[in-house]
Amino acid sequence: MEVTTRATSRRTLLRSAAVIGGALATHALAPLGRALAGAPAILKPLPADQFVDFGTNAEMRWESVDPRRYLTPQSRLFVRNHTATPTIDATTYSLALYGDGLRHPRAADAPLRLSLRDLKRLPRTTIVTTHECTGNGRSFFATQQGTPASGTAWRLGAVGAVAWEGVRLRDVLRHVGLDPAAMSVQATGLDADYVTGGVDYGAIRRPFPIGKALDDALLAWGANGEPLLPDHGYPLRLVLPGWVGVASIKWLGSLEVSTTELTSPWNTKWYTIDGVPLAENPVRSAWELPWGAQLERRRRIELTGRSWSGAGPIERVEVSVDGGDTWAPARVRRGRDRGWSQWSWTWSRPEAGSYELLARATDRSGRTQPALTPFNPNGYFFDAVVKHPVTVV
Ligand SMILES: Nc1nc2c(c(=O)[nH]1)N[C@H]1C(S)=C(S)[C@@H](COP(=O)(O)O)O[C@H]1N2
Ligand SMILES: [Mo]
Repeated sequence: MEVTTRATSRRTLLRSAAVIGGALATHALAPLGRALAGAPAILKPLPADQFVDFGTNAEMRWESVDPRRYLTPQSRLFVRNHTATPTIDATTYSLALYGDGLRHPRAADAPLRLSLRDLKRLPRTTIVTTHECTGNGRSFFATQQGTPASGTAWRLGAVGAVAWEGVRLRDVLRHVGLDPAAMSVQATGLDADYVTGGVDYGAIRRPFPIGKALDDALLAWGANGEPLLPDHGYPLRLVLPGWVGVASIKWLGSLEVSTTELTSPWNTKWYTIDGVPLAENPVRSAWELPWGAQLERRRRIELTGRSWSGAGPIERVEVSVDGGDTWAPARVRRGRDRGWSQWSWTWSRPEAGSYELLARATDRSGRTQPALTPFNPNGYFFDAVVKHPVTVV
């Protein structure tokens, strides 16, 4: 309770300082349909040939992915908003740091503040990650396994590969000074409180262990050589490479560093399976094809796709067109840093007819995509081999 109240007043303060006349600008820029329906949750355009628009969320269409391009442009990247994209003024923005895990402990209402300028004076890093929502693939719990799960009905487009530019969290924590007993870090966003089922859960926030903070966590202000788009966290977001998307808090308002274990509904109520907070993403694969694609019958059909894993590089990808009775190796091109791997496969002399294309990846740690994903009510971590329908005509 206390935390929520404090968080709210802190955020209200910040908002009056940093959030500019977003509503007006938003209405002027948004497509007419969405503007009429009220202020849009997502500010960037969502062309129907590139996105499936779920309102506060939007999924990338795999058939719109350019096979020659490794990174996902921000304009094409999926969006997952619990509420709506806020408009934040980078010139008055600052990141608040507090908690008893700092060498000089700070209270939430008297935090240390670092401006973007302060952060940009520290060593800069760029890291490519596969950025993905925990619920990616959720719709297949219903359509492929007959057990619908609640939540956005993503196919496989809640994912992208992004080169994030920023400063390592460990360098920031070293800079401000860390208590050796620090154990847990909680990141909180500056977007509106999340209200669902009549309950206000407060600001969107999620804790993570100090080990991840000191390993590869990044505070990012750039993506693919450009400033973050508002929808993707401008002016600053957290990136936890390889971890569930929800851990990468956008519009980062504060970091609490604690010597005790922190929790939030986002790691106790949601984004858990059997009570265990989800961390590293599983292995998944997608074809760069429309759902139900019509392929022209030829001697050789060149097909492409991508596979990825939270654990890092993909070791191999196998393909089946006979329901998994026989598998053939795809040609895999190794990914960058922690990013996905592109692959291609030549389909020789297919007969006309209906098929399901299967792609199954294995990562460096030996994890392979199963035929079935055990059901969980919120539909997280669907990593089973997806049966992609196509017709050869
Ligand atoms: N502040 C804030 N951070 C957030 C969210 C949010 O709604 N608010 N959504 C999370 C979830 S569930 C995902 S999958 C990713 C999505 O990031 P993107 O919209 O930039 O693709 O952001 C995460 N960080
Ligand atoms: Mo997510």
